[in-house]
Amino acid sequence: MRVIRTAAAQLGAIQRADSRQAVVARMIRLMDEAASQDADFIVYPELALTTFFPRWHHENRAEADHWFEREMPGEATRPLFERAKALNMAMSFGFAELTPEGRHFNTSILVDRAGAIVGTYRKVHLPGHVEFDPERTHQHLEKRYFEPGDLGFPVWRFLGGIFGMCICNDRRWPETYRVMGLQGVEMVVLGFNTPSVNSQKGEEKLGKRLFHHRLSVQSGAYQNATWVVAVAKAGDEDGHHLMGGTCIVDPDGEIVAEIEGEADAVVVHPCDLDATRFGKETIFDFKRHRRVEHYGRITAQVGTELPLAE
Ligand code: ING
Repeated sequence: MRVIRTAAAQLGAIQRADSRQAVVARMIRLMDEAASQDADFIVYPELALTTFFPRWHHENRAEADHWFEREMPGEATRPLFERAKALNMAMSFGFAELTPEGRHFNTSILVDRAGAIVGTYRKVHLPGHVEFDPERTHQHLEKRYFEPGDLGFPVWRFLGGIFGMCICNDRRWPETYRVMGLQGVEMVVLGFNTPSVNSQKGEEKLGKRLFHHRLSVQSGAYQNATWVVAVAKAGDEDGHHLMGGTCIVDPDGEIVAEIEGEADAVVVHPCDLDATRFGKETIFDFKRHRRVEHYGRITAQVGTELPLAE
């Protein structure tokens, strides 16, 4: 048994006017609650420090730079790192990263129990668009403000297991989990900020969005025999609603813990990393079963290539 008591720490809405300090105080309250349930590891959402700012269009992209972190930890986040270290708790959270070279990424980190950043991931699959789109009911300008991640899908030896990260839209792409699965990943942690309304398909209901979310994380977990921890930022941000759906999925693809509602909340589950062994050694023993000679299209092509017309 290699049990990691894992806390999924959902954040409710963060308004455009909310300070990082106020958000960090909320995150610390959730961390204290997780500690009261003996959590070893706490996972927070994507862009956990700010509102989901890619909904706002800035003609001059530099005007959005104030949403980004130039250092990590920085002044506003140091109290969170200090609290985690004092509680001997590892953590993961997402934020907008502005590098010294001036590059912009949607990033998440793994922080060990001593408060050291041991892993960094940069979101690969950026949804949305670059220019203001008047056809949409709301903007989703991740392609405007972020570069695609340049680190791939690494995994790290961490807390006695093998851990990986992805972010939000990444969870919809099977390649995300499989690249980590091929590195033996035992727990994938991800945050998400998912609008409740499809900006291009107004009639799509929230139930369908939650169905697609669960389908994505459950299949990723099952097909790679890994735990998946998916944590929402949820609620109404300046009139724009983000859905909930925070959940912990076991290596069999079953949701074993979830959070109802859209407020700040934490759920802790004892995740036994050894529960990944059966799947990895039988049905998803990649070495025994995969036939890579037939998979060439997956990396040779970007888009679809249709068969010749009849
Ligand atoms: N948000 C959404 C997500 O992938 C989205 C964007 C929603 C794309 C629904 C497709 C369908 O959950 C982020 N931040 O990626």
